[in-house]
Amino acid sequence: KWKGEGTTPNLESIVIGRCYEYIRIVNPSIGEKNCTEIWEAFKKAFINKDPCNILPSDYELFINLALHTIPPNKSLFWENNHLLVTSYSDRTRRYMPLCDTLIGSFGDFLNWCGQANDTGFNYDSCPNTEECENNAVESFWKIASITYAKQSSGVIYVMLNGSAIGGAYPVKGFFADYEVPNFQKDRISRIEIWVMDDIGGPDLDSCGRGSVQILEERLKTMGYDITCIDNYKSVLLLKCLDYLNHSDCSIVSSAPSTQRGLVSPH
Ligand code: ENP
Repeated sequence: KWKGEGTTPNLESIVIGRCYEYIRIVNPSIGEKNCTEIWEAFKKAFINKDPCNILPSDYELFINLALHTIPPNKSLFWENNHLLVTSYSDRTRRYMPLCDTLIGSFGDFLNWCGQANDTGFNYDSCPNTEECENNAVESFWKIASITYAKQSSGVIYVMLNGSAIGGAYPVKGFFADYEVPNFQKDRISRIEIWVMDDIGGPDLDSCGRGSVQILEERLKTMGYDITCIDNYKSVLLLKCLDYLNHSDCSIVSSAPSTQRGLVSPH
């Protein structure tokens, strides 16, 4: 019936498993949480309801139960870099993007919706954003983004994609609409933007240019101290793992290799 993908099979097992893994292994410092209770609150937001009439506020109880602090200097915001952010953050070890918080782990890579007058999930299809903005997934990420931005402090990092067709900084998107407006100015020391181009991809946007310039100006007007770095080396090294000999990766291939057996001794 709907154009979007249906609920991810085994959603309950995945999410409750992720929750216990998060509190026991990934980030035990957040203390004791009741994962079954959090799951029930998550479900209550959208089960037995019109799937096009789910509001961010429907997740309030879930958010309150799953909330934990974000350490200063660990927040990582992004657009168009989902898999790169997932690898780079290293499940909170390096950074703590929203998908590496307990709240985010309830939604990352998953899909879900219910239906009116039915206490189950719809595994066949779910409304996408074009069909209705007030769908279960969109409203979840809205309140999750708002909560995450409000809690972020210290140095704020932002990873953008300089090869993205719609611009590195989409002027309509979660970052622009729900995160930037909810930053707590007095708790933020500065904002550092990284504009990463795809290896071998076009350099469409960069610091001081195009949509990145729009973001820099917006943040400056708001009174923030901004640093912008094109192809930040640490992230570039990670991107270059799969492109060792590409000219965009001379950063890694210029170092003399000590690998043996590749060059014939004759
Ligand atoms: P996309 O369109 O590149 O990637 C969407 C994918 O990332 C989906 O698989 C989604 O999970 C997952 N995801 C992880 N965190 C978020 C998220 N936080 N979010 C929406 N999807 C998320 O990403 P977007 O839509 O541009 O969102 C990027 C935003 O995430 C940025 O504002 C960044 O700062 C923020 P699912 O459940 O849809 O399968 C907020 C919105 O953290």
